[in-house]
Amino acid sequence: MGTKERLLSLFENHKGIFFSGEDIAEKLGISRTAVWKAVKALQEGGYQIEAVRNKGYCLSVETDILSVQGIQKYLKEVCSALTLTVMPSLDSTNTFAREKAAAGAPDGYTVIAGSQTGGRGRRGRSFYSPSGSGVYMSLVLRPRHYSSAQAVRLTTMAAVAACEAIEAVSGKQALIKWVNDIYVEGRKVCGILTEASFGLEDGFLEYAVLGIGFNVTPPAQGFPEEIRDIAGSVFSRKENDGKNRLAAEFLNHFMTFYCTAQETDYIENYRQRSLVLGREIQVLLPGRPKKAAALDIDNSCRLIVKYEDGTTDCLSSGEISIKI
Ligand code: BT5
Repeated sequence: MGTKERLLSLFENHKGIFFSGEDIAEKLGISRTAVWKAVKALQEGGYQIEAVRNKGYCLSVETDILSVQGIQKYLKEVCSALTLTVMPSLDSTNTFAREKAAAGAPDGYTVIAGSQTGGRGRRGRSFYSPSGSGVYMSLVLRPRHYSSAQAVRLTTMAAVAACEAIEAVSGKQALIKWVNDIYVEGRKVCGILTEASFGLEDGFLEYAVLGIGFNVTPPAQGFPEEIRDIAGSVFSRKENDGKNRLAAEFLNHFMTFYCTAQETDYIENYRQRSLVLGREIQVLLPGRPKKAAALDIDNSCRLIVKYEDGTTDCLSSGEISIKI
């Protein structure tokens, strides 16, 4: 870690507390001039650092810039195997992580961006990822001996972990629209995109890239017209440390499931958070939506539906629509 990163770590762990230049110099084993230079570099990076004569330097509690140091302070032991990279902006964290995975990035390699210029949803759709108001993250996962059916579990775990993280930081109830959208107060605040690569010979998962995007606060310019009626954010206004905390809480909850949970632990949780169970939905079959009742979600996370003609179906992907 360089001087700037070590100073950021000190500040992030003691937000709102003043340290004299001398104190910092001693703690980091550097000169006063080096302290001053590192403070300046952080300020240039957008950090609000107050400098007060006779008191020293202090990182404002209002600063909420995504950083490894800002996230790490909230991470639990279960995340110790993660390697975190934080970038101000990327085309798509999933594309970036897939390239890393193909080049051999290990299980737990995680990339987080403050914005995306080409954020992706499923089936070629886009995910609006402006700067300053969201968290866009992808994890490379290499669980052993996962079949394609089992790979769905990763999305399920992530959906439950996202809800738990949102509730932990905001106190608001978060619900899941099968299979991968998270809603708060009737609006989509988070989407998940899992992409996987399977071995040709054994059919087992080689790696998965789990991508998740959160709208943490309302975007500065508002949401674009086409999603204004469906998109929302976890917090209704700027929240101290909201982005770093939410990113860390998601990782804490997800890694707890990934490392330790039995299937039943999160599938039941997933069912209880379902926005669709017991409701009338439209199954969007190619070219012809079909009315159905959503009956259940099975242990493989398939949606069991009953059509108006009395026949039932077991949907493992596909699309549904529901009035929320
Ligand atoms: C998703 O797809 O919702 C999955 C989104 C995954 C985004 C993450 S961010 C990190 C990683 N890197 C990536 O490039 N992607 C992943 P889907 O269920 O297909 O929903 C897409 C639809 O959601 C769009 O067609 C819009 O209607 C709507 N939408 C787009 N941006 C949104 C936003 N910011 N908030 C809420 N809804 C949005």
